Amino acid sequence: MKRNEDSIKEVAALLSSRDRFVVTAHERPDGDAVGSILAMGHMLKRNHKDTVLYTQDEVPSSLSFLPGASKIVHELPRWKPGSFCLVVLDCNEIERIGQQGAKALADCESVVILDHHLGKGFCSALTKPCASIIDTSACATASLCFQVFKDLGWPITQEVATCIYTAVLTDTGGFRYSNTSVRTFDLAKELVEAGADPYDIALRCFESRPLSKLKLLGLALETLEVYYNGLLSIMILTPEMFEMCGAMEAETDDFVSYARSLDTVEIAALIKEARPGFVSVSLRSKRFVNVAELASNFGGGGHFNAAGFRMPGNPYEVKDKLIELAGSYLGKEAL
Ligand SMILES: [Mn+2]
Repeated sequence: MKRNEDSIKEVAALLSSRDRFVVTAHERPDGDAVGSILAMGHMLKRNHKDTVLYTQDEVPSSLSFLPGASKIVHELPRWKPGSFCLVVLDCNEIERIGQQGAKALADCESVVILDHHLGKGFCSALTKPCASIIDTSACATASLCFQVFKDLGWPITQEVATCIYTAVLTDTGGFRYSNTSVRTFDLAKELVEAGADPYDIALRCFESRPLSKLKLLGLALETLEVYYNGLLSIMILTPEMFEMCGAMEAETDDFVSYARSLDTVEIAALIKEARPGFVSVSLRSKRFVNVAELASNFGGGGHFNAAGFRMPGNPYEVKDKLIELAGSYLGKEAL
């Protein structure tokens, strides 16, 4: 395996030698995806590079405070094939970008991948220049962006610091999850010194919920059930519940943390049918269960303690399968 410093150099070399970029991340972008895209976008534009920021889906309204958030577009530029570098952030499978991912990959001249999810990336499958850093020990993809900017000697502005701090704060659940390390706090210190405002960002990320969201959370909590002596907890959301509250799917991003917060829990799941016949599931664990592996049984993936999957079906069928499979991951503890 390549050492991280070598990968950083390769990524830095690609970014500095190209003039045109499409910067993107996974569909239904979260704080790390949006923060990373914007940080990268600000930096490339400051360095006079022609840059388009693209996500398949809308930026959640809770992240619209981030500088430049309104500049993210949801259509790829009509650039000549072979004329731009594709920067893929916070995911390492091209499918995760969404329906335009394959086209963007086919049309680009070169690729940069920065990510911290489990996986190998797709550089080896390409015949075009590609550089990647896939570091599962990184607290957030934005921290990898930060390392690359440092290597390039690009000074961290207040707006870039705000984007990266937001990414780190949200991806670590407010410096609480297992991806939080001394490096995370070192990074946070540098970002605050560069002008990120911890109180303001925390208010906007964690204490700016619309009423529709709290109402929907109430309904989700009503459905909370536990299995295996409380080791597994499951919540369900149906299209009717969304309609009743006037809430959007993006507003449910942190609901699963309530299921995880139960004292007895090892695995927590939120099973969401946001549109009829299609289910998306968020999984969390506290200590010993690798939920990325559990999710892979359903075609999903993620991190050791945080993962998910999406599939056609109804939430109650998926729930039954999940309960059955979770038992084998809980092992003796579940008996
Ligand atoms: Mn992330």
